[in-house]
Amino acid sequence: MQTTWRSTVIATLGMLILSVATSSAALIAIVDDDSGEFYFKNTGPGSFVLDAYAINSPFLSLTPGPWVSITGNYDSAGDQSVSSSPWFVLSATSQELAEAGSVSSGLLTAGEVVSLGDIYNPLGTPALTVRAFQGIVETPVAVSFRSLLGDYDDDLDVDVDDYFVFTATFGSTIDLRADGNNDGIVSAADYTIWRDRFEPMLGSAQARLALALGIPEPATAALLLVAMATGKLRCCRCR
Ligand SMILES: [Ca+2]
Ligand SMILES: [Ca+2]
Ligand SMILES: [Ca+2]
Repeated sequence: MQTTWRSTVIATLGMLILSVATSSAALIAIVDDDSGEFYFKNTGPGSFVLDAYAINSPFLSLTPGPWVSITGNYDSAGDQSVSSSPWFVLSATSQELAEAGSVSSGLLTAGEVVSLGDIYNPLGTPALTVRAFQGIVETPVAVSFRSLLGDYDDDLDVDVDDYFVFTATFGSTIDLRADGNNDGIVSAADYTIWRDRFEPMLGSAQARLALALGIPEPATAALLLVAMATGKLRCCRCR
């Protein structure tokens, strides 16, 4: 009987530890180098419960003014009403931004991204400590600083998927998802922005897939695009 009880407790603890470990690894933080926008992203296959978090900067690089806190901005209770958010701000200084909710009041579904606004001074030292809390369990959150110019599909990385958005919208003045330089048209200049920030580690496997599918390498694609643009001009002149 005692053995059974112990086995049950050990098994339950094991499941809890596994559960916490699995979910803790899923939440990451990404900071846009250019704008200072801060994002939480749930990279796991399941939902991530977020009860509280704290962002600390030893170099006072946080800017509380544009902070889009969960408190008063997000429907963390899931009742479609932001005003009844059970979250509250714990700290709002250039050294620490922190807020908390009641237990299980925050939830990020699989793949979900939450922006907390431009809370980081891009001219500051890229060093932030981020901690997430699930109940009383504290979890360090890995922070990645990166340029998100060229992230045309808004998934917080610059890889070959963004290139596909660029090719699909090339020449458009209406669908401006790939208008990286904000000049109102998707052109070769926006390709250059993507190419300069293309993350080979993210794109390598996908690039191989692209090659397998017969999609041109970026350099070749650029030449093709220039050729396409030139061809269009010639057509226009012929008419
Ligand atoms: Ca992307
Ligand atoms: Ca991507
Ligand atoms: Ca453009």
